[in-house]
Amino acid sequence: MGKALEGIRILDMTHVQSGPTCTQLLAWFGADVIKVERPGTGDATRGQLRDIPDVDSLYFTMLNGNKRSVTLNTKSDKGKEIFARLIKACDVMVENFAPGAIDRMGFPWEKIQEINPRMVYASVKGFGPGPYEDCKVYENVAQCTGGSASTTGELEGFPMVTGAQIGDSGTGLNLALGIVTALLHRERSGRGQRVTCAMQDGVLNLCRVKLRDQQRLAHGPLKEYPQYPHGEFGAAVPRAGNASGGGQPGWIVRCKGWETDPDAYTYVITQAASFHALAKAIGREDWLEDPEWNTPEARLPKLDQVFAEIEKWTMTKTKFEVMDILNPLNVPCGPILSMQELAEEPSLRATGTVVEVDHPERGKYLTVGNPIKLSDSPSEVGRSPLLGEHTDEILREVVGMDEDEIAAAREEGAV
Ligand code: CAO
Repeated sequence: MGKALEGIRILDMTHVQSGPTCTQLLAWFGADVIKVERPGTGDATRGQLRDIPDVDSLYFTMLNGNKRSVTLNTKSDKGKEIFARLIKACDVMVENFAPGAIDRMGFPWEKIQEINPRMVYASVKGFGPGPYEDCKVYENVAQCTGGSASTTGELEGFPMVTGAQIGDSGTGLNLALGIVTALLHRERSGRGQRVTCAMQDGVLNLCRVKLRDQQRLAHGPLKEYPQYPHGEFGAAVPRAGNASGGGQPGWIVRCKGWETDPDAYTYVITQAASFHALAKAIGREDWLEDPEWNTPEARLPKLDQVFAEIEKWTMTKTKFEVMDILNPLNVPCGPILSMQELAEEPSLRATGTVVEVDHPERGKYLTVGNPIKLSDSPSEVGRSPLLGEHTDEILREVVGMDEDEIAAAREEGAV
């Protein structure tokens, strides 16, 4: 059985994280992803946060698996000519340079369309059209401007960024969906189109429940927030610590070993339907007969006390014992898993969500595999390419250059 995107050729002009996550995903699905990099330096992340001297960083290797690398100076005359031939030979072009960079190379969208009317041209930028459209943006800027930071953190504390790269990898996912949608549309229309994703939009899309709460605020306090009933609500959605964003109250509680293990915690959700079982499990059957506790409405102003009681019980158990006891009772809960635990988890290895690959210079390393599983076209996660590893074969096979032309291009520094 072939790969789902076999036969789709992608001109990958991406760097850092947002764009590369998108093209890596498409490569896992079988697309031929040709990563274009500047001769000599390549993607800046090759050299960032290095753990081994002179070896491509994990930052780079974990974002660029299954791709081919060609070096090309797209600002030289010969480089521009080769670039135009690559545009002609590819189905999709993806880029996430600063606003206007591809235009400055001499390849505005109109020219790309002229060269290849079937081209799907996909871009990530920090912001959409508007006052900030020319700004350069990294992950945390997107989190701050997209509503995530203002709604994340301790109740009275600073705005907080999250470790999940929702601006970068989140927007990469959006872009990948835009690309396959445009490819599907091309089947019917015969024409490519532009796909643009702004990181601010992507973060806001993921913060939808907070925009929901902003509108609810106009009609009274947010009763599931820890500020209720004792604290004050201002004009904007406040930070809510670890409160659940949904209709069922939840919180993080300590488990056995928390004094020394920074991850000995679990999340517990007091879903109304299984509150009976939860109360029994923690030894508070008395709540079930008491009108002060036995309805969700009665508990709502006292959620801090509910979770304090739950915590007295969870502190006598490890986070995994809590999971083992509460899951059969249909009480939704989840241990706080450290990166060490996730890296070692056998079930994630078995499903290909965490994969070990071999690299000619670094040796074995772990990478996050494809989180999207297709039944007929499973992903094989491979290593990232060395800088320019495939330059000659791409110039020969994709661009159609002969050995003399390749040598001349190399001589003048175009590749
Ligand atoms: N040959 C010749 N020149 C090349 C080249 C190549 N193969 N590849 C890149 N370049 C040039 C670009 O044309 C650009 O030149 P100009 O500034 O003269 O137009 C230059 O390299 C650098 O591009 P850049 O401005 O994008 O790079 P930067 O490091 O200054 O900025 C970033 C990085 C990420 C802030 C910016 O690219 C950006 O805002 N991108 C959009 C948002 C985004 O994706 N952010 C996510 C980053 S991950 O956290």
